[in-house]
Amino acid sequence: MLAVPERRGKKLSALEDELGSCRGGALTARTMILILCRILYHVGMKSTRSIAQSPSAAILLSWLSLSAWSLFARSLRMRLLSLPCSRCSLCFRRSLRSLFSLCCLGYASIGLAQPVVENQLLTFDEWVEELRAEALSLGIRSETLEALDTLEAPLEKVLEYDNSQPEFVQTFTRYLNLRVTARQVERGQALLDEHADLLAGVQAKYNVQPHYLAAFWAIESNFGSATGGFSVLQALATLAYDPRRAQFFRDQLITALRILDAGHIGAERMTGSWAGAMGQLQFMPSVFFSYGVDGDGDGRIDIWNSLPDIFHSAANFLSQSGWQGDERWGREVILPANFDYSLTGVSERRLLESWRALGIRQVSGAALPVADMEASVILPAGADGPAFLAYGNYRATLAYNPSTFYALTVGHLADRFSGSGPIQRMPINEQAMSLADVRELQELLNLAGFDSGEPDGRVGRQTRSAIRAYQERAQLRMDAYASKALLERLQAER
Ligand SMILES: [Ca+2]
Repeated sequence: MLAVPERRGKKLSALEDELGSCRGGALTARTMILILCRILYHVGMKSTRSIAQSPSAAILLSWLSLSAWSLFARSLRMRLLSLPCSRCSLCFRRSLRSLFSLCCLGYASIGLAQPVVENQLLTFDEWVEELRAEALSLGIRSETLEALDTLEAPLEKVLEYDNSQPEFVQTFTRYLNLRVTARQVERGQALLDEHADLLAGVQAKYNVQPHYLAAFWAIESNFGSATGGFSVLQALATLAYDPRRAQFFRDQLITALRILDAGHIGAERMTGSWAGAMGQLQFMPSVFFSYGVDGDGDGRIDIWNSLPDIFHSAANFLSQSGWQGDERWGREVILPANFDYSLTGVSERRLLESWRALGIRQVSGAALPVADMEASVILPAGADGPAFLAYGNYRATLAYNPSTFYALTVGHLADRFSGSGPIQRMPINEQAMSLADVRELQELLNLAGFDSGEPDGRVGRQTRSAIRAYQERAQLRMDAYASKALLERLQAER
């Protein structure tokens, strides 16, 4: 064992005494500061990775960031939180070291900030080269990255789609009528017959019923006939170069390159929507990567051309999203005259027995079935439109696409494939609200003291919540539905 020189030992002992007198009980605060430093360090590293223009710059900036944050964290941990006092010389040195650390931190921050400005000035070609460097550093082969050579300037058409806002808010009637037609039902039934063996095998493996898989297939790509004609790489590169949601689409683009690198599809056949949703299932690359399945066993996952791969992948996604193969999605119901409409919406879940006790019946007039299932009451067109009880499979559908209209339409189309009739209580004349109408509704709600947020013409959660609060005060049915009638009422009250 090495002997500690006495002089040093004394000094250490003196230091400990001094520290002991200064530190106080700052353990909790110290821990919080350390956690904060760790978060800031990771943010710094992430920024560095995304903005570095070359591997060497990335290494340099990463090192600078790491050093600065480490020094800062250490200084705070060891010195700054030891409360300064007037009687020890150590505090002065502590302050100096902390100041030095903060200077390093500021320097690193300047270093990090500079490339962000430069990144915005990168030409598209320079940006592609920087992307190629990142992809290479992530282990994607250079041969695969030759696909980037075909990228052209950002596609105007993609940006137009991304910027376009419909003039009118979609109504449930229009949404449904565009997707559920007699011809579509007939075609789906024929395809269910044609692929019965394949679908039965998929059902046996994933416990998802064939008529639901056919409904997803119909609505996503019209049974594979409308997959979008865009190059996925070109569409994603356009959206990743655009600064608004650059990181999300950049991540998707890198994942698309990984899919190419794994040999699942060739770049020229990797087609999809303007937003990069791919193949007959319209999977984003990240969804493909997590849920895609090689159903025909040829070693590749091909959701563009292989029906086994398509059905296995869709069923795998649904199964992992909580799909129950022995349950339906939900059903159309009749609400009692005295129904409390504040109970509607997907967040209100109750057992079937509870809804039955409140007087809800099947649309045929029959009592609700007895089953140990939770359900929500969904009103896609307000209190004057149809009402549905939606079960767990409806919620699994929302994982595929978080839209009420989408999930109801998938469920209804599946019912139609199985021989059920149309929705009984569609609104007779559902009037579409224009974006200007919704904006005015939001402004009037705000003026009346119901916070619907910044008027933006979109009926989101906050707007629905404001509508419901207004309806409660006005003793109206609390369906939270943005209707023309409600707008007219608010206009009259002004
Ligand atoms: Ca395959």
